[in-house]
Amino acid sequence: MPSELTIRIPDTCRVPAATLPFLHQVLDLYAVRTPKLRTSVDAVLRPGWPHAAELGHDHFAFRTFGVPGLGISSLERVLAPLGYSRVADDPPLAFPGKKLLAAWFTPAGADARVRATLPRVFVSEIQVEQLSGAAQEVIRGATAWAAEAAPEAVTVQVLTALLTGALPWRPPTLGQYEQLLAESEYAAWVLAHGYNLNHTAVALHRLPPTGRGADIHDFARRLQGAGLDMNPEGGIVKVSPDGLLLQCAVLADTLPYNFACGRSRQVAAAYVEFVQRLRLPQFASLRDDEVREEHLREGFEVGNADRLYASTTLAAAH
Ligand code: OOG
Ligand code: NI
Repeated sequence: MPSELTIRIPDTCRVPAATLPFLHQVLDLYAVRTPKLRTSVDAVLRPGWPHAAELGHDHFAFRTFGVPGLGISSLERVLAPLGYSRVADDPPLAFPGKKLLAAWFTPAGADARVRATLPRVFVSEIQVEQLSGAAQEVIRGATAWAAEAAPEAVTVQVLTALLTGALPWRPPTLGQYEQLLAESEYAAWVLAHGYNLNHTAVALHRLPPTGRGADIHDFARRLQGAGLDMNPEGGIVKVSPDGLLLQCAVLADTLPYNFACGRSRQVAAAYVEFVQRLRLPQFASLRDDEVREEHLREGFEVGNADRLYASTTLAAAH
């Protein structure tokens, strides 16, 4: 559903001129290749609620290879001129079992109303040097150009990949994809999909009722009722230890993929997530109509994220 999910900022707010066109282009490419976006949005909309176009995006998520020139820093170089800065989580988000590191970005300098409208950007990277020699060889074959190119040239390639959906490396063979899949579904996903959006997360706290948002358990029931397979890891709704960040996701679409060797097979593609951020205890006394996004639980949670990664792993195993 290209352009149907629109990100709009208040008229009086300023962001760099390229920020909204960039976010829309990424979202449009994702919508075209994620049939479950339409199915899930249709499953949760109710009469009297905002049109699909007004659903808010809590965050966009990307996956990368942690190799010189690429990785989280490659998104950082694209996002900085768009007004996004990296948030220093202490400790940094790490997933040793999956050999992943993650970071997130927010339009930090912008008006609070802009931050309450634009998606955060969550980016992870796989620590390639911890994979087997055979997996590293496949990944180095795809990414060695980036280690040798000037940083500006790499940024152009990454930006082009983000804006077109093309891979910034030669399309993989089925053998290369399966080699990575056997060891890390995440690595296989990145090889096949590059800088395509991994998921958007619909912000339930930006929906009515004001100050509370839509209930994630109700959403999860509706999604299941519509026949969508949900990520079951650690429970359908993943809850942070403070109880204030609730997330659930439908399993990724599986789509036919044409490999460079001429063969084709179904692979896990993108997924859709739903997030509800609850009010921080220090703002408990605010009236519901006074509650803004800045009064809600911020950031991400390593335990929730660890389980959300399975939204492609379980789809790949289907
Ligand atoms: C990211 C999983 C983590 C979150 O919101 O914590 C995540 C991924 O699947 O690439 O989306
Ligand atoms: Ni997410």
